[in-house]
Amino acid sequence: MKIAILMGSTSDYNIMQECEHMLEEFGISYETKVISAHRAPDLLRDYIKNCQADIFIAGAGKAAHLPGIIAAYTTKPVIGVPIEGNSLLGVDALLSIVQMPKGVPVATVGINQAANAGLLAIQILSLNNSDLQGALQTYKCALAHEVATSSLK
Ligand code: RP5
Repeated sequence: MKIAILMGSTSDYNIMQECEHMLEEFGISYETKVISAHRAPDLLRDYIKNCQADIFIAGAGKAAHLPGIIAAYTTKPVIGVPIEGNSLLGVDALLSIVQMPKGVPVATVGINQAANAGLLAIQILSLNNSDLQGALQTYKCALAHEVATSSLK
């Protein structure tokens, strides 16, 4: 299992499954867990300490401390996904995740951009994997082709 996907609540899964889909497209193994940093902090610490994944991807909304707490417990890369909530449109989560203090980075993607979190993780893994580099090139070519062939009609 290469990637650990975590989220603060089952209510985040609608967005975070886009990350799963991206990893599946590239054949990357992952496991998905719902562990709230606020509601189950001891469980979260134990999971992080025992997790064999190379990269953590964490999605959370509101006062979104999950990615930052993961980054506090691990030296592995952590990618954060701010999830849009009801009241502040995800800006609360975005600022909570992106404004980490010096020494404890979280690579933060845009609000609800869980697919990009998956893609960034794949790009990190590709540094030591030429097959993945080729698959990413193909993906980029498909994006360019889509733009080139699109029209408003
Ligand atoms: C956060 O609070 C979760 O990541 C979720 O986005 C938000 C609301 O959680 P629920 O009240 O829906 O469980 O910790």
